[in-house]
Amino acid sequence: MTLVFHERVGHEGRRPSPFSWRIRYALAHKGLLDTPAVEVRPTRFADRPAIEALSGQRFVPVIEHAGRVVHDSWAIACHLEDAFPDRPSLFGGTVGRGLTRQLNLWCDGVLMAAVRPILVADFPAVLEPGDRAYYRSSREAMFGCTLEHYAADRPAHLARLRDVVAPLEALLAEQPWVAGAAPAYADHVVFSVFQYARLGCTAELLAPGTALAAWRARMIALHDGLGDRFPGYPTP
Ligand SMILES: N[C@@H](CCC(=O)N[C@@H](CS)C(=O)NCC(=O)O)C(=O)O
Repeated sequence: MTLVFHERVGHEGRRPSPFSWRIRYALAHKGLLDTPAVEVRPTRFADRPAIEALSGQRFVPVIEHAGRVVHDSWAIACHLEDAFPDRPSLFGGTVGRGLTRQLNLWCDGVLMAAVRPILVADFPAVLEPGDRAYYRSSREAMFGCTLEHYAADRPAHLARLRDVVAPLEALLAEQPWVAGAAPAYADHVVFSVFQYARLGCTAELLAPGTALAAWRARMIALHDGLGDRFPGYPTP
């Protein structure tokens, strides 16, 4: 039974969505990505009516599997864990699932809020030209100012990010993966936010020599270099 994965696509095949990246890694972790079991359907912001008709809401990722349509990356990860219990676990049990949920909420609230102002003014360049006006107007309505105003003072945002990620830096100085001895969904979620910035702006978030930079390189290399499979930030 094919699993259909609807994910955001950007300019010239770029994959700009952090929420889709974490599901791509989860599918790879389960050994499903690049198999006939999964069909990937790239989706533009302009495809919103089709996503709404399918799932009753406008956000991707969305999956169709086993007669169900599941949206929200956390719900999708839980579906994958429950639907493929014999494949490598994303959470490592119920305690791991609970702790990963907490980390997921922290990433989407605190980490994302620290990263977003660093990348948001650069970000339209990774989207399909026809999606850029929607992205700008919807985000400017959300922020109550222009993207450029929101993103002003990048050095201050980078300094704040260093404080926010200090516990992750300490963790990864002690153990190789966020989840411990081996990567799991906790790593996929954290990585997805750094990948969003890595592919979505000109700034380098992580200083060379840090434990986080070394971990991010290990994450990129997983699954035959999955993190480098799609084009990076467009060079002028
Ligand atoms: N809580 C959702 C968030 C997904 C999300 O924010 N997706 C964005 C970025 S790709 C989106 O589809 N936005 C549609 C829009 O802004 O119209 C998840 O974890 O999947």
